Amino acid sequence: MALGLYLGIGLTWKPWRQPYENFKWNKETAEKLQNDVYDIKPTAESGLKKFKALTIGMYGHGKSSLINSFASISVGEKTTVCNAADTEETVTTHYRNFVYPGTLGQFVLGDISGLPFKKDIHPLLEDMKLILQGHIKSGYKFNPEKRISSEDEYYESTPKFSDRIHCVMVVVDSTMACDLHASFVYGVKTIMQIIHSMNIPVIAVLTKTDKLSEHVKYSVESIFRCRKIQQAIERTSKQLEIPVPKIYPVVTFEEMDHFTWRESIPILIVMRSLFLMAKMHSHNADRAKE
Ligand SMILES: Nc1nc2c(ncn2[C@@H]2O[C@H](COP(=O)(O)OP(=O)(O)O)[C@@H](O)[C@H]2O)c(=O)[nH]1
Ligand SMILES: [Mg+2]
Repeated sequence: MALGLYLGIGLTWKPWRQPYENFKWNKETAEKLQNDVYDIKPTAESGLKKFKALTIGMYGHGKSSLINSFASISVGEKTTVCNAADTEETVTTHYRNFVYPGTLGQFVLGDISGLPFKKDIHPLLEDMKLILQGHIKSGYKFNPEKRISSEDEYYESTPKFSDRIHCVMVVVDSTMACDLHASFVYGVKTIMQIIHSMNIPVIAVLTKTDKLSEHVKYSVESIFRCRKIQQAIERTSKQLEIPVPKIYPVVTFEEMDHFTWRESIPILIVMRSLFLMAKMHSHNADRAKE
């Protein structure tokens, strides 16, 4: 074992984040979090059967891996609902919804894959606004040159509240967090203006923290004590203007053969926060006016 790892160099004495009071990294916590997540159901007032979350982020930052990790938690073993590591060249930008089998049937996750943040994304931003409003159906392929037309088979002219997005998750590769691509920062900030105007809650998730920190690679329990991760969160917060407590570090299950309660804790913390916010948003949203 490397000396730095053995001596705990780069770790804070006390965790810099306490997900909740008296948080302990044990099986009971994982079970409690899991039960909490399963119990988050739409309220009767919202009229919803399922919450819809949207994942946004640059190619390769771990969106598909995170969606797969949620699905794995839902079925209790490692599974795949969308392919991770598609190559950038072969991927067209498209929007897809994933409905989970297993215990998390009340959640739908939307993924916009291949979003070319490096290029001019203005026409895409207009389409993204329509996704947030529920005007675009799953399976739509973006045309970078022009917006969707109301004649398109993937256009929903009269979206219901259940078609809309109830919460958004911005996915950022933690190893890139200190120097995010300028057009990605610009794109996210522009999308966030739309998201804020619609009052949709947003969180950010930092993936690949095992690549950023050898402590986390060795044991995921170091995640809330690692200074590098704390710094990556602070940098992301500054650049994307998302508050620090709304940025969550994880290691997705993508590169693991299997996962246990230990590895599932950070993912469950994300799910709990995201879905609770979706519940509050859908309960309070003015469905008649919007
Ligand atoms: N080490 C590590 N690799 C990851 C993690 N999350 C994703 N990856 C890898 O990063 C690559 C891109 O992930 P993907 O989910 O396809 O990104 P997307 O393009 O945003 O959907 C894949 O090779 C994944 O296996 C993580 O938490 N740790
Ligand atoms: Mg993907």
